[in-house]
Amino acid sequence: MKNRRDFLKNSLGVGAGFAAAPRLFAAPQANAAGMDMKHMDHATVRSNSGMVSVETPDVAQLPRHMDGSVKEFHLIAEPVKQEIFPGRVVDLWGYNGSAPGPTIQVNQGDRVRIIVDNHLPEATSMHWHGFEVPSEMDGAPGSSQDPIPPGGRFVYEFTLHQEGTYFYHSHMAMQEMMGMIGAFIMHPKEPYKPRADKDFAIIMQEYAILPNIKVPNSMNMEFNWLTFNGKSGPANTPLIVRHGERVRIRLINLGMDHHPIHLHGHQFVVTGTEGGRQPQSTWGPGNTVLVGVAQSRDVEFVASNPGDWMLHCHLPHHMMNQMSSMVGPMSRRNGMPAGLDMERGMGMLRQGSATSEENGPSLGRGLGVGSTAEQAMSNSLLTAEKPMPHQDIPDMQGMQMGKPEVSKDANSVPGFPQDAFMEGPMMAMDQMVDKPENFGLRPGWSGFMAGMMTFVRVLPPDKYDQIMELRKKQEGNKPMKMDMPGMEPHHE
Ligand SMILES: [Cu+2]
Repeated sequence: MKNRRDFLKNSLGVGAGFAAAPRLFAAPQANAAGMDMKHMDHATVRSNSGMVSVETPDVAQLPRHMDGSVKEFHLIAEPVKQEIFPGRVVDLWGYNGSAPGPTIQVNQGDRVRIIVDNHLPEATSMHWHGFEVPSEMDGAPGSSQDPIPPGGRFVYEFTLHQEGTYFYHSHMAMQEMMGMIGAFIMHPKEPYKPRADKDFAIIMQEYAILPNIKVPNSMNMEFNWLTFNGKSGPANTPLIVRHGERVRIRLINLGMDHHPIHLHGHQFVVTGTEGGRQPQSTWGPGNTVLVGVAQSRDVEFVASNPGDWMLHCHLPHHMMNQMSSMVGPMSRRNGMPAGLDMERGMGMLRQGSATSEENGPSLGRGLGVGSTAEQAMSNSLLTAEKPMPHQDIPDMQGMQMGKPEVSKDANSVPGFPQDAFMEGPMMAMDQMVDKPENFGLRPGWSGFMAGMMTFVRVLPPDKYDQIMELRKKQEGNKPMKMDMPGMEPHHE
């Protein structure tokens, strides 16, 4: 790490502020074998056919092993500990050490074998979503096979004649809500036209996790942690593209909510769905695509507008982190009734407004204890008496506080605070999420990124090269770097 800091300072003239804070955020991206594959970036690998490998920022690629002409993969269903946000480590269920699980990339026409081991404490099943494979390979528990018992294994094998953005997931409904999904990309035999220079995949997931709790409430109907590839903003790794490149982003959704995904600064066209490539005659311009549950959508655009552009779900509650504790008077009081009876817990108001003192942020959210017990509790470090976090609060180290920008009479304005919950404007944590892909972002940027939100950074060549150089340097500092055969596609 020291080397990297020195590199940053020496080669780029970066002030100490950039690298001085402790690096508290480390993405747990090791696979089952303990290999760090976070930065396996194959976007620069271009084959003769002109296709590029799909990058899944913050999620590893699943290596393959050739058994004759069969591509063999190994997935392990297991509990994982995942840092979805700096300091917020939660207990999820996923595959090979992460949720979502690692990305599988194959070519149309491939024969594949996937060994699925179940290291969960209960039975599971693996469904290949949208795959046209023999019924006994479908992974439907009960109807096409027995569920895989704890400690058990099932070997799937099939030939893939499709192309497009697919995914694999547990077909046990509650396990899905614990994180059990991964991307499964089938590259076409004939390259798509026009060709894309960059190809990304993002999986959307949501969790209901109360403050001080580590296990998602999978029965919940409302969610307070929203993730792209297992990270909530600003912890996501931005999508880095060079000015002028054609970009494809594959969006995958498997949760309780539909997500309208919006891109700033560009119009895009929807070129594919969970059924594969769509005919060009269907491509109309837009900048928001609704990705429904169990769907995927591919969007493409030419990155013609330089800048750091937000890519995010546009549902307001999906642009927040741990929102149950942030909005409303709870962030400024010692405590309040955290939940009332069921009618009010369901959001059926009898008096006051949703953020009024009689009600409170748990209203309508049903987040476990908050909706079932009447008790005074504050889940914020802030109170009206002590609104600004102190440096001696360990959780707050590494945070940069914005200047207070609230009016003198703010407390008397009904509804206050909403976005000014920290008296802020916002708490930034640029240094806690420091990584090459964030280099050069406007100082304080991280205070305004939350939930399902990341950047598409459209960079002029020199800035682009700088970040690639930083990335390479960081990979060089990794303790272990393995050549993983089978990162698709090679299309040699
Ligand atoms: Cu959403």
